Amino acid sequence: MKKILLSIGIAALLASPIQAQFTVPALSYPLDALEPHIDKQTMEIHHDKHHAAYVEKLNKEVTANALLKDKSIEEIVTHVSKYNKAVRDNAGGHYNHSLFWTVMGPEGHTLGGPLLEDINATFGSFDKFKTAFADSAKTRFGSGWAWLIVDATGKLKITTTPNQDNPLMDVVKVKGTPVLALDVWEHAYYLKYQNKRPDYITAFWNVVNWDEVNKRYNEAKKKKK
Ligand code: MN3
Repeated sequence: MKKILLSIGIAALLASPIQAQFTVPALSYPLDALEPHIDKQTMEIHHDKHHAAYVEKLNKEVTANALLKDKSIEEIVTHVSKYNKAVRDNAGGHYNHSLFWTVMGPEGHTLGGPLLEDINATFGSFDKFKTAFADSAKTRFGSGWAWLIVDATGKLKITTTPNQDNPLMDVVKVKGTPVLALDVWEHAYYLKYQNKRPDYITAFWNVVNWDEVNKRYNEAKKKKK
C-alpha cells in the first residue's frame, strides 16, 4: 500500500505544472482565529478568493511580460510605474494582502519596546496614534488601505492609498516601508459590519499582531542606518 501511495505521489509531482511565480501564502492561524472581530467567512472569502484572484491575475501578467519574470513582489511594486495598470492593481493586491495577514493574529498581543517609544514620541501617545490611524482609515474615500510606515528619513508616518496602491510604489506621494496595514475595501468587512467601517476599524485593534509590526519596524529602521 505504501509503495502504491508513493508511486501516486511521484506521478502527481511529475505531472504538476511548473510552479507559478506567485502563490497565496498560507495563513499562520486558522480562518476563525480572529473571531469575533473578523469572522471566519470573511477571512475565507478574503484570503481564498480575493487574494487568490490578485495572484492569478498577476501570474497572467508575468506570462505576458518577460520583464516581470523572476522579479520579487517588492521589486515589482517599487518600480510599478514601468508596468501596466493590471500589474499595479494585482501586484499591489498581492503585496498588500500578504502583509495584512501577517500583521494580524489571535487576540492577546501587546506593544512595547522601541516602536511604542517612537509612537509615543511621534504621535503624543499610543491612544492618539490609534485615533489618527483610525481617522485616516475612516476617511479614505472608496476602496483602499491605511498604513503606518517608516519614511526615508526613518520617521513614523500614517498614510493611506487608494485601490491596491501601497507606500513602496514609485507612483504614490507619501512613500516609506509599511509596518502596519489595514484593508478598508468593503470586501474586508461588509459581511459582518455592512456599511459600518468605523466598527471594523475599532475591532481591528484587537487582532493586531504587534510582535510582527515590531519586527517590521526594526527591519525598516535598520535599513535606514
Ligand atoms: Mn482586501
